[in-house]
Amino acid sequence: MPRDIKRKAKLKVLHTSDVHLTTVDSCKYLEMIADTAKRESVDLVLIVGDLFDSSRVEPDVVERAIQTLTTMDIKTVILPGNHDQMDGTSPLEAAAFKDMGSTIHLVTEVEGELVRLADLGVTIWGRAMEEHSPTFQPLRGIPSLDDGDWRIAMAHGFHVSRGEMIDRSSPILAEEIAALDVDYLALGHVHVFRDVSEGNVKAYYSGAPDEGDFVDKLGVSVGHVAVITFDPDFGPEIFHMPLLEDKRE
Ligand SMILES: [Mn+2]
Repeated sequence: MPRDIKRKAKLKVLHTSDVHLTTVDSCKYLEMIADTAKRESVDLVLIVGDLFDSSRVEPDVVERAIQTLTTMDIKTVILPGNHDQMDGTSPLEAAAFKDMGSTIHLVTEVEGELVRLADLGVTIWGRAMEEHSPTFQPLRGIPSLDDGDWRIAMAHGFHVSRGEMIDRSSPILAEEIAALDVDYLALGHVHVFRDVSEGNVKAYYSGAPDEGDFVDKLGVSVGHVAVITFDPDFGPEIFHMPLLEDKRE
């Protein structure tokens, strides 16, 4: 482990993606995510694309989502995905998202932007998606991040293994992941929890929260998120974690 990692403070992150909010009723998943974030006392929530299902969601869904995130009162970084890409029609471009205070940060720069949360000792990089196409490369242009902080990259797109044809929109290449100089790559777009780590770079898809990888005592399927603990002694550790169950129908 590099010597400089010892300077870092502990950090706990909840990573989700592909919530695909459609109706006010579907916001129960975001509420379960918020409850899980509080239960786990995380410092930071990452929403890695497709918070909203389409540009056609009603304003009351956007309002409920913002209310849920604001009430959660935990630092949150939101990356647009292909269902809510920044093409002028995204629910993320609603006026309400421009006035959310300092707790919620929406990545809007299509060439990529750094979000430094100095109080948490973490720097996050992400590129806002403008158009989901083979020419959009979610990891293109990532700069070297300040090594004094934990370094996290966010990317929404399709993982391409070595040797696989690169004919998908928003490709994220295994070779690109291997070349990253970050502690964690938070991925979205694939709806199942998946480890695509390369060497020292931990890289995971959190999966959509409603995919039901867990089953409760009654045999009912339960949604999930990824929770990552960043420890100066152990580095990042990734946990596949069930959501709270109390808001299920
Ligand atoms: Mn997607």
